[in-house]
Order: sequence, then C-alpha cells, then structure tokens
Amino acid sequence: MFLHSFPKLANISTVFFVVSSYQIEGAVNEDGRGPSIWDTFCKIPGKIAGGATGDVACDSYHRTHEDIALLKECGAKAYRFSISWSRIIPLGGRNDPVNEKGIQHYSKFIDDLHAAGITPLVTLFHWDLPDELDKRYGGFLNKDEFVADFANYARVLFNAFGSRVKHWITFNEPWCSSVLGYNVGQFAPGRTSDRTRNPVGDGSREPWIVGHSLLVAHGAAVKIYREEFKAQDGGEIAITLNGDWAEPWDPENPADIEACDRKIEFAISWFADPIYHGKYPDSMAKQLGDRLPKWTPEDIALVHGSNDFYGMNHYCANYIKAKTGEPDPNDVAGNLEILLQNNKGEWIGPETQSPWLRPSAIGFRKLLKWLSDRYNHPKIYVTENGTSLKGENDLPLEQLLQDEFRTQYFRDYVGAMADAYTLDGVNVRGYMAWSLMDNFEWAEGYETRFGVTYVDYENGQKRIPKQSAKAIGQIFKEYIEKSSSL
Ligand code: GBH
Repeated sequence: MFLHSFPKLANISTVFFVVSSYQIEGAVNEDGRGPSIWDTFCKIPGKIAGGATGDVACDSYHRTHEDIALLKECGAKAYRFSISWSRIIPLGGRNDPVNEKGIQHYSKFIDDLHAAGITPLVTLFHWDLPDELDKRYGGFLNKDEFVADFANYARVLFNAFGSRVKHWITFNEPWCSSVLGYNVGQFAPGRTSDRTRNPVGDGSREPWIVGHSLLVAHGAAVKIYREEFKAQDGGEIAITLNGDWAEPWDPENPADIEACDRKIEFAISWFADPIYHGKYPDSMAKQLGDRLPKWTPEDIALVHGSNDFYGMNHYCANYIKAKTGEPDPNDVAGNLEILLQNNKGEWIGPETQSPWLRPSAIGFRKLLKWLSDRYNHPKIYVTENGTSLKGENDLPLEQLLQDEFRTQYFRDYVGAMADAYTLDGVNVRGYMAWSLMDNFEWAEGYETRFGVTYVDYENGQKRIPKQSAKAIGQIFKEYIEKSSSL
C-alpha cells in the first residue's frame, strides 16, 4: 500500500535526497548571479564558524553531472533542490532584468535529471534572498514589495520550468527566516534585539511581520500557479515547515503537558493554521496581542487552502518546561523552556554534532499523527529528515565513512514513518533525506556534516559515499515493503 501511495514521486525502493542552492552551489560570482543576504552575512566576522562562506561550498554549480551520477549510485528516484533567486533575477525585483544564464543553468539541470530518471522537486526559496531586496526595502519586512517581487520570481520559474517540474515548494522553513533571521540573529540578515549581536533589529516585533509576509507571498505564488499554470502543467505546490516533537519535562505536570502543544503551535501552527484553518493559533494571539499582524480579508483568502500537500521537515524532539510569569517580549517559543533532558535527567536522545539535535524516532511518529489530526489528514511529504554525528568532522576518513549512527537514524526514522502510515493511518506519501552530501551548514559552516556522502573540501570537493548512502535504499525497501504487505 505504501508503494501504491508513492507513485507520483517514484517507486518502492525510493530514496529522495535534499539540498539547497547556497549550501552546495558555490560559483557565487558566476554567470551573472547577484549576491544574496547570505553572501553578505558570511562576510561579517564572527557570524559563521571558522569564518566559512558559500563561495565554493560543494561546487555543485560546476558539478551537476557528478551530483546526478551520485544520485543514481544511491538509487535515488527524486531530488529536491532549491533555486537561487539571485541567479534568476540578480537584483531580485519585479522590474529588474531576468538573467538568461541562470535560467539556462537550471533548465539544463532539470533536463539532465529527467534523462537520468530522477524526478525534480523544486524549492523556490531556501533562505538566500537577493541582497538588493534587503537593502532596497528591508526584504520580508516590507510585505507589499516583497510579495509582489516574490510573485514575479515565482511566475518566471513556473514559466521556465513548469512543463518539467511537477512538485513545487514555495518556502523552506519560514520559521527559520523569521526567528533565526529577525529574533535570534543567528541567520541572515542577523537582526535581533540583542545589541551584543547587532545594532539593529526588534526581535519582539519583526519575526511576526516577516512570518506574515512569507505566508502572504506563499499564497500569492500558489494563486499564480493554480490560475496560470496548473491546468496545463498539472503539478502540485505547497510550503515546507520545520518542527520538532515536544515531550513534557515533567509528565505529571499539566502545565508542561499544555506547553508541549503550545510549543508546536508557535513553531508549526503559526504557519500551518492560517493555511489550513484561516487564522493564527489562539495561543499566539493571546501571548503576542497586537504584535501579531492582523489578517486582511484579501491576504487570508490567498493563504487559506493554499497547500496541495503538507511539506514536513523534521529532525528531533525536545523536552518542554512551562515558564511561569509574564512572557518576555522577545519570547518566540510560547513562554516555555526547550530542553534536552527531562526532570529525571534523562536525555531525549543521543548527542550529535548539532547542539539542537538529539534523535528520538518515536517523536517523528507522534508528530506525524499530531499534524494529521490537526490538519484534517493532509497528504504529507517529509521534505527533510537526517542527522549530524558527534565529532564526525574530526574522524579519520575510513572511520568517517562508516557512519553507522546515521544509518541507524534512518532505520529508526523510516521505521517510525512506516508505523505512522500503517498503524496510525497518517497519509504520508514521500520521504526525503537531508542530505545527499555534506554541505555548508549555515552558521555552523563546514564543521557539521549532514550528508550521506562525504565531501572532501580540501581536495577538490571530491564526493565519497558513506555507509548510509548505500544503506538507505535497502532500509526503504525493507520498511516500505513490510508496510505494503500488511
Ligand atoms: C534544516 O533546518 C534546513 O532546511 C537545512 O538547510 C539545514 O542544513 C538542515 O536543517 C540541517 O540543519 O538553535 O535552538 O534556535 C532544520 C531546522 C530549525 C534546525 C532551527 C535548527 C535551530 C534551533 N532547524 N534549529 S536553535
């Protein structure tokens, strides 16, 4: 059954992989590409571990053939990647010129993927906003300008690639753009109320404005797709949201139990409730008051009902402890603490290289069910799932390639997904592993690796598949065949 519910994307032994433009492409000054906010952010000393940048990254701009060969070697039938807006429109805006070379690059890549029997899933935006739009009008902070420019960019892509791309994702993880970019200040453009990090920004207001702009821009792009392209191209379109599972810090404490739902609402329902229910969650309206933007009838009409599937990025789980007292104005979590240990001192999962990531596969199954219940049983694609490994970067190559921890992660998580499907009736139809290869891990630079393929940054970006690259196809076969025989 699982098999037969996957066919739109690929067949049973399907492995999908994910990457994003700024994290792999490099070639930042080539063929007319304009700078993005990440090029600018990486130049600020102290923002990125090891002073790294995406200038070269995996050099994928020059190695599309190698990447496709790698996908074939891993048995992948589909590939999710993002397009760099500033390659397509270097200055970004609706009255700015389109760069034919940028179009040609992705056009050829899409053709080559098809020729190799690999289905492309395209993300329009994975955080690399054209820098000019940030400078010109404050980027996402200016809803009307941003929505009009994103809508124009989306139309350019649908026009150029719509006959060959049938699965579109508007935004990757708007939570990250909003909170990490405008509250924590850890991601570009790095705005925050924390004056030790940045002289500008208001983390109590800006993230909510940014999130609102992203939702409306998503809705505007979906409307264009549905009205101008869907009839002839027949594809589907949605947004991808990140969110981890929440367990109470003290399972006996009703306040902690309640805080778990609130945590997920602040992370996921912030975006998913307007899309599926036409309004922001009550918990957010209550805590944020007039700092949460109000919906105009026009804007919510664009957003409500705008997902053809639910795009789910998921990595781990946390313990949640309710805070007492009035929430801090800069709080974005729902007035609670996000912890990795519970009241008994137990860790939620084993340590990885990412301070925020401790695997707990059962949480994946539970969150799938939670989403399914809250959003009326949507078709779900898991658009990212994966792990880093503690100390991986420091291992001798031979050991590094034996990434049993990552292999086990995929076994556990794919197994949990199969259970959600067969036992809980969750309509999950696709799964994509983050990531095909090690790449630029944002503020963590190249020190943290997420790939099933090792990239040797010192030696010409050579790619060497790890154990997990070979195992994941097999894992899929086992679990999905098992569930399909039930
Ligand atoms: C994904 O985000 C991204 O889409 C991808 O580009 C990235 O490479 C991949 O994960 C691996 O990180 O520091 O406590 O504020 C994952 C979701 C959400 C994970 C925010 C890190 C930071 C939590 N991310 N989270 S915290």
